[in-house]
Amino acid sequence: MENKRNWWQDAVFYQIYPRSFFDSDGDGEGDLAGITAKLDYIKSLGVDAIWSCPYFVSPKADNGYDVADYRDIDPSFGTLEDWKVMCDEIHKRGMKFFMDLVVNHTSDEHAWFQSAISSKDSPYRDYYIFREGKEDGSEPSNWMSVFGGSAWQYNEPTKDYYLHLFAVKQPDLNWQNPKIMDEVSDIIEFWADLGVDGFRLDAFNNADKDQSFPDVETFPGEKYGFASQHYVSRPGVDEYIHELYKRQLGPKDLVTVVELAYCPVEKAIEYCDPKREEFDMLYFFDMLNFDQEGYDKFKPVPFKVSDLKKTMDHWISNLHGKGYCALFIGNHDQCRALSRFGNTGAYRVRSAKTLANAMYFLEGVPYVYQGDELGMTNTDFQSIEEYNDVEVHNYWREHVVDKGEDPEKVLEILRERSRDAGRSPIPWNDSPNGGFTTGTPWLRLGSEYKTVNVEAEDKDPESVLNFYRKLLHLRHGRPSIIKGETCWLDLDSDEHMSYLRKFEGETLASLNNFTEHEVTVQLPEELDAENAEVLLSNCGRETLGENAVRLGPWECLTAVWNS
Ligand code: TEU
Repeated sequence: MENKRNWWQDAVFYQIYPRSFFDSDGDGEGDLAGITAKLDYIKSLGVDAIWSCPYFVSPKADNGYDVADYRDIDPSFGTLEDWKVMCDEIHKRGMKFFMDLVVNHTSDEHAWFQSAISSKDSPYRDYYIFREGKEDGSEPSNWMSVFGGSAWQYNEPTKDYYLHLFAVKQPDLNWQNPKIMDEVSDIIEFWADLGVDGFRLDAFNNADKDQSFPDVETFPGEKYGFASQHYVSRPGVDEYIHELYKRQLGPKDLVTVVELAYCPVEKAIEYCDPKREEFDMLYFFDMLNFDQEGYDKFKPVPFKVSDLKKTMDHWISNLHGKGYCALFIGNHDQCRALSRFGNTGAYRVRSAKTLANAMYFLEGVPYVYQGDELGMTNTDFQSIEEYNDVEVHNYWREHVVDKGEDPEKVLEILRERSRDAGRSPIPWNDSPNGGFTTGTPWLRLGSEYKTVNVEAEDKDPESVLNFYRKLLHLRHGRPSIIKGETCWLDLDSDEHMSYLRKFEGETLASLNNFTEHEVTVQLPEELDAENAEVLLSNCGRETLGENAVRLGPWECLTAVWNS
């Protein structure tokens, strides 16, 4: 598998949520010049490639995932000139740059859609998916949108409905129309010419829909149903991406990571088979769903570390030798990983390190979501007005306004599980607004910013930030991490997440206690604890002691044996 386009197999990615990263001009929102200003920081982490969430012209109904012009920068983020400077400065530091390609849907303010809704004769009509309502005038099918409510929206001028799997302001493109392929191929070419190195393909395994739009089963008492079986990973997805590969991605060595919502691993293996020339890395979702009831992220179930391990094992053991998944503990679609899986009390710092140590020595490509390297926790929003996310506001409308549920209880669940809980501005220092902006931040900052900030953690050798730096630097150039098979140590344990990675003469052990009490992890006999070299520890440990390794509360370590 060694070839020019495989550089990413040994790489660490950093995910930027640009609106919350750094504001260079005082308007309260992060921007591209802000990213440029902080590139040395990103480089210092041991990062090889940056993926930024969208910053294109957008009404920001879904924070940029609703693109109104694919070839220009939203003025709140800067200009195309700022983008070129940023990309150039990233390359000067030896890093690569990935952009978010959001082409399952556009914004309803995109010129194509504005034309399409105006008349049935519009040349852009077939760029989207319109259908007549049922005989009684209701929606063409009972499909539910990802953000709640119907996936169809009535369009008065043409007296029919358009499909939006996500928000009302995110109409789905009709990939069964070959013109969409031409348009997207041109967009890729435009950015490739400007120097982009790869793409994160947003919701792309939803691109092909069963356009007979059958009704689906609904949840008891609900009007709409989850229709993913009719729009996830259908055959068109392979066809579309292969065509883009032939036209642009392959010849230009552009690398892709695809978001894989609800995709079985068997299909994922096909997606990343180099012979098929489709996707490179897989950003799978099972990791995000195992601590909730079914598909409902707002119905959490208690976190069990055995579920996390089994989820990772399912993907990693099936993909071993065949492909790589993205390794992540959080992203902009989740609450903060530390609040979800770790300990936000006495063991905050220790557990933030343990989460990283447990996840980032697995087989795959690490993606670090901005702020996780500081140990940020969920933001303490005080009222519904403080939230920005369309998903939150739809949920509030449905549950509090329509169904009359207790607003305090709904606020509590939003504080715990909403996407905004993980989207707060990065605190750079302890000055007002954490030095993120000189203006008014677009979203509330986390309450811990006086101590949990880049400047403070930079100076503290024991900080979460400096642990991440050590970890990410360590990851490079070790064949056992890149290629080694994974052997779990007590996969069923609900107390620790521990595994060995073995390749040729090297064995690496990642041991991680997920509890507040002491836990013993038994190493196999063929490894001699006394000969282990401890590479990383969150408790200042230098030796393993005996093969029955006793780990203190939330203790983690990584050790290596070479023969
Ligand atoms: O997400 C696609 C997706 O299916 C989920 O992430 C889903 O939106 C989320 O879990 C709802 O809680 C991508 C982007 O990552 C997300 O930010 C966008 O909202 C979405 O596509 C639409 O573009």
